[in-house]
Amino acid sequence: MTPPVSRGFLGRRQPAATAGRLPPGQYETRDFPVLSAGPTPRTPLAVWDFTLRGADGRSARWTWDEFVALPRETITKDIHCVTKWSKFGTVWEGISVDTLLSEAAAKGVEPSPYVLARSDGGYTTNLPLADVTGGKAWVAFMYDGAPLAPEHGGPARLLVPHLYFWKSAKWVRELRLMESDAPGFWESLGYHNYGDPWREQRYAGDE
Ligand SMILES: Nc1nc2c(c(=O)[nH]1)N[C@H]1C(S)=C(S)[C@@H](COP(=O)(O)O)O[C@H]1N2
Ligand SMILES: [Mo]
Repeated sequence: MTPPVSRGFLGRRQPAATAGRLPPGQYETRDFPVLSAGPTPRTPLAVWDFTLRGADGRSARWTWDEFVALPRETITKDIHCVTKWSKFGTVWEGISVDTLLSEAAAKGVEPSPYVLARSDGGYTTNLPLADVTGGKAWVAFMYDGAPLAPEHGGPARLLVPHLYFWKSAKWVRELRLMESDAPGFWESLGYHNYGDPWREQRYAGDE
């Protein structure tokens, strides 16, 4: 005989469904908190552009219409904020950094070992190129089937879900390739340079 499935039973199954998905020190939230270090910039799409700049200064640039016409991907990922919330199964649409790099290669933009993401409002964050290539990072402009809300980084934000969410720069406008690493906004204020949630790399000095 099949036992009846009660709400309570389904509720208690939830931890099993998400077992192994919560990095150390994190808790799950169903909300989508907003964390911004400053005011929300509002850049009209008519003037929005995106630049991928090589270390030698050569660059590729896309207008909004050109950008959203690039081959897009749907991405479903768990995200982890250093303030300890994690949100499971977030669904985005955007352009992979792999696609941007291969399009930019046609304009003579060559890879360099590090990247600095720059946003409207002045926010920056630094990443190794290896962490934004190989299907690990996107510039996302849709969330949950709708245009990305301004407070969550719209028109477009970087999405690097395998690192703490401060690496996912909201309102991103440029990826700058660099020969040497340079700390971004939070990285220069005492946060960890790399920020792997599974190794709990929250602050500078954490292993
Ligand atoms: N431009 C910009 N990007 C940013 C931030 C910011 O303050 N400015 N905050 C970061 C931090 S600390 C987190 S946790 C996430 C929060 O994204 P959310 O507001 O969509 O939840 O954005 C990251 N990207
Ligand atoms: Mo954060």
